[in-house]
Amino acid sequence: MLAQLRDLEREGLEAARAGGDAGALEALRTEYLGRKGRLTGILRRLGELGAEEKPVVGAEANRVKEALGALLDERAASFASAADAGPRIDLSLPGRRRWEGGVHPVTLVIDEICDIFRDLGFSRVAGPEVETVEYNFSKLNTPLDHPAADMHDTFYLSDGVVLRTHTSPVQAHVMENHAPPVRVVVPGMAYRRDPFDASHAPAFAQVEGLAVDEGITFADFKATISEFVRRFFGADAKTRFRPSFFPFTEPSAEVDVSCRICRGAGCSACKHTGWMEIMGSGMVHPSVFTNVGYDPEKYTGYAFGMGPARIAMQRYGLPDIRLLYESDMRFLRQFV
Ligand code: 2NM
Repeated sequence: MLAQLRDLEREGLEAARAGGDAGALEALRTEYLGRKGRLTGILRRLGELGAEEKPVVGAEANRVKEALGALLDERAASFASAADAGPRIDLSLPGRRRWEGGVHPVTLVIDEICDIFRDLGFSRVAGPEVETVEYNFSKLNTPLDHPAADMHDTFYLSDGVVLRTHTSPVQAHVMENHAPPVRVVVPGMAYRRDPFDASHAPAFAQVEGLAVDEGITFADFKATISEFVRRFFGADAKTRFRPSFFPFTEPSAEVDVSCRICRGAGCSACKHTGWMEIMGSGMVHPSVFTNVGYDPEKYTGYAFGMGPARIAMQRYGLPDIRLLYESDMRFLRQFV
């Protein structure tokens, strides 16, 4: 009987190792260890043995039962965990990568502008978006009865407190806190009560600039801006200065660049003028210097302001400024 048990063990272990799936292993368990199985068949004949043999064969039967049961358990568990792993993975397929985000086209333009002015000696500074009427208008030589200060055009938060309508109040703070020479560019958001349409937004980015020192002239301004235009738009880009008006500059000028699309020949993008407006500018008004504590007899300077969203529209050929505000990933992921 001991020999029978060992044959049963050898055959059982072999069959369990070969068992190809969970069903086959369960069938083997029934065949070998079940109530009517082969091991039970052998143990039924235990009564035929003498008192000395019986415990030896009984112990051997238990050992075989445990060894075979353990192997069947282990093999069945390995099939179960393979089934839990779900569908087979095709390792030859390319991965499906999630878009990790990019830099917004307006931010790209802002950074490029500030990098060019950094190379020309300007520092990049920022300031608060909530301002007092004094810094947003009064110090900048803009009387409160000027249309720009009207409730109609400005977001008033409370009496005397506004969302800044331009970043210029930052320049006023810079001048109050630093003696000349001053050269800064100021990127940031500004707010005006404009209807949201294809060319206006109530919240918009600006980059303004300011240079103040002894002896700065309009010629310095023209040279600096012409160099900026060549670096930003390309060596063949021409710059034009047109007379304009702002309360905080005198004289004031609008800056145009030769149309990047038609190279000045005239097209629908430049309304057949050959030129695209890129900024407002001028020589800082002496009253502004007095208001921030600079001596207007000693110092002169120029200032300018541009809209990076409008410049992004020109650069990327966008028909509607609202594309820059909608966070539509189909649009944004073209820039990265
Ligand atoms: C513009 C146009 C013209 C400007 C003036 C000043 C300051 F603070 F110096 F007076 N900052 N920015 C300025 C001048 C801004 O934006 C269209």
